[in-house]
Amino acid sequence: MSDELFAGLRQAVIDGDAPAAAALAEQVLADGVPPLDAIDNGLVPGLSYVGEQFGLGELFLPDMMLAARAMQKAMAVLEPELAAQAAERKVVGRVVIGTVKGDIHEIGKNLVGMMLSTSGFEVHDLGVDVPPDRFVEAAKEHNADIVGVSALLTTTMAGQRTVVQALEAAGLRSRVRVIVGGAPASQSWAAEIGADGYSEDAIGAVALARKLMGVGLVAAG
Ligand code: B1M
Repeated sequence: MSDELFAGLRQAVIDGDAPAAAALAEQVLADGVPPLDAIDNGLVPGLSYVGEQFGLGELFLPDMMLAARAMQKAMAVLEPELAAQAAERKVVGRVVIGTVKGDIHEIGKNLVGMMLSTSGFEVHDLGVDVPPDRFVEAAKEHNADIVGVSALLTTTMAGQRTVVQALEAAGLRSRVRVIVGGAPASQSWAAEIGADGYSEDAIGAVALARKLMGVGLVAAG
């Protein structure tokens, strides 16, 4: 049953069919399927396929925009259920997160923020196209333990280094950890720019953030 739902979600994203994606997400909740499974096995594979086809010149920018919109509509349905799981956890750390300046990709960053929040972090999401100074201000304002910086483009990933440098210049680096992620980032990139860690996905970002806070893994169930 879940497999059919996942296939339907994948196809709805590929077709850029937001109403179908939202309706299937409702079905996910009604059937008691874990929202994260639907995201990982249905929505993300659909968007990855569209991205691949865009890269090959088989699909175009409007297709990618429609696919992203369909994914976001479905995520909006699933998000309250994910958030509800967070409600009773005590705060393990404060995170400021955003996508670097010049970059408007937000779906992965939103997922990371949502998962951190579900796992007991207080998350302050600055959105997309965030200048380095804004990360610094927000880190001060919220007394952040961790600043998370997302970048999806090879042309914007240098912005992650700029954020590390801006935190250094503001004298915050000794008490604020920096984690980076997004398709062009890697462990070696994180080391090169002086970040404290890299994760390739949202689950890994939670494990990394917990490790940096000196707490263990979330117990199953
Ligand atoms: Co864009 N785009 N896009 N795009 N887009 C990519 C990234 C691309 C790989 C597509 C391709 O060519 N195959 C390509 C980048 C190529 C490159 O630089 N090497 C690309 C391009 C070229 C562009 C434009 C330049 C296209 C144009 O205008 N000609 C343009 C740039 C706009 C800009 O930012 N200035 C553009 C625009 C767009 C849309 C607006 C249409 C849309 C974004 C809509 C939105 O976010 N609201 C879009 C989309 C949807 C994509 C693809 C298809 C999907 C991205 C996505 O949301 N994935 C993408 C192709 C692809 O990735 N396969 C592509 C799903 C999401 C769950 O995964 O974002 O990887 P992801 O996040 C993961 C991990 O990376 C990680 O965890 C997340 C969850 O598992 N992660 C972190 C992410 N951030 C993290 C932070 C962390 C830790 C982990 O710690 C802080």
